[in-house]
Amino acid sequence: MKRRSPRLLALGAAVMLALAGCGSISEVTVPADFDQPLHIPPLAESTIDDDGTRVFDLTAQSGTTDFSTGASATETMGFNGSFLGPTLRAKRGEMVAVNFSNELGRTTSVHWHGMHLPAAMDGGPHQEVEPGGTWRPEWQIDQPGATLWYHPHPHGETEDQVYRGLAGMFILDDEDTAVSGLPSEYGVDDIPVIVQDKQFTGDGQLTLQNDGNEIGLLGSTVMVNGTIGAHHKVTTEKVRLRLLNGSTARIYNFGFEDGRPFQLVATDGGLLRSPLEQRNIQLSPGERAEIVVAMEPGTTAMLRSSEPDLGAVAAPFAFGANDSFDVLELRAAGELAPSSAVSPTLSDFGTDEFDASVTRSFELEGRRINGRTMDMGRIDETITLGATEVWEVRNKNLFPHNFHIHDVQFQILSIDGETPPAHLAGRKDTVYLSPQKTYRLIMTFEDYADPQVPYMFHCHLLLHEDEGMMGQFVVVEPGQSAGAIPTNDGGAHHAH
Ligand SMILES: [Cu+2]
Repeated sequence: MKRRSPRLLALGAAVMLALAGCGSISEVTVPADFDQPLHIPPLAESTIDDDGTRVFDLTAQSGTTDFSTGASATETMGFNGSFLGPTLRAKRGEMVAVNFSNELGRTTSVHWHGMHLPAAMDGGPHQEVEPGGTWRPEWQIDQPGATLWYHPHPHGETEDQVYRGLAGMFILDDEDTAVSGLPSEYGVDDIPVIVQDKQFTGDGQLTLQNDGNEIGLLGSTVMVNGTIGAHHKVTTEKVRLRLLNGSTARIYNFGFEDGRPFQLVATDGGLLRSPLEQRNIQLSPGERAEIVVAMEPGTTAMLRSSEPDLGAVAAPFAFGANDSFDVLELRAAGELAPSSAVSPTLSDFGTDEFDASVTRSFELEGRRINGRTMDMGRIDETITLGATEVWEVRNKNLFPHNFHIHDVQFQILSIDGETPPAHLAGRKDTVYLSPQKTYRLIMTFEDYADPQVPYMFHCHLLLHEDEGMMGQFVVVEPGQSAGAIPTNDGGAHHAH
């Protein structure tokens, strides 16, 4: 078991101050020149079954990767390769299936982060795949176009597997994305930007040694799609960046070095109602944003992460609040092909608070949610199919958490009683939780009742998640109650 002891469950300010004094937090260092071409994860090939199902093949495997650090080959993990995975892509309404094989030599799973789908297809800790095993989830894409992603979600081992490279994008298209006017040529003007921080040992291996940082590893090396010091050659007047924070703990505040504005067009669950002019967008682990940036011929623009606003944390520098560093350089060609204007109206959606029939409270503290740590055999919440609910989520600590809910996209009604800023008004499945603040989230559980198989809600700081900061909910038909989870299920991961 890689699971660490819940050593700081009752963390107080005194411990925080001791941590603040240790001075062992490393800063991010970047190359002098961003001379490495950005790696673009390939689009996953797929076949169409007789019944019209789009079928992908994914194999989780181990390997070595040359990150051009000058050190020896780095041991990594990836899907269909040694590091990260291909970009899956499907349209709303399509049936999809994934033939998944686990060649890792250790138990894993594949979770479709942000996807609305039956719990048995969700790829959480109840759908673990043993070494040498296979799994074939299938479901219908039934949600707006969006930038989703996939990654392992095995009980207590998610941080290590995602960190070593098991992550990829899953792009959904729909009618709105088709008429949005957004740049949409994958790898040319529509670019996946998977941002991760890593810590290398002297001999070039990845380490999760975090010097006791309460939130997990903050690495001194930042990579995009696995490329350190990356640039992308821009050949069009506008470029769309699909930003994904694929890190275990670091919170980024993305913007451009020259302060240029960009259009924020989508958050986790899909397009905003209309483009929003922004100069920065902050993403905690698991969150996504799509931005469109304009370039002039022959110029460069450096995507940076500047000091994130973490709220009233006890030790800002210890959690990366003082870190700023370059991430990805855009280099425009001398002549740029014209780009369409982005549509002033992108999407329409809304959930009315008057529709909500249930309010639930979730208090995050230490590694516990509502005083409990994850128990594979316990259903924490039972939700009636079709219900619109308000979840009040509070971070009771003086350090960062965030909150991710499987199956649904939510909207943020308020933060400490105030209307959320416009960049947080779209569809979300993961939200940063500032210390001591309460976030009221609204969502509807439209489909897929299953009293036996739970979905997860959890902190997406992966160390916290692995240390038990997670709970389970089932969606049931009206009048139904939660079924007992088969007892062998809860302990299955201990068997190997
Ligand atoms: Cu947390």
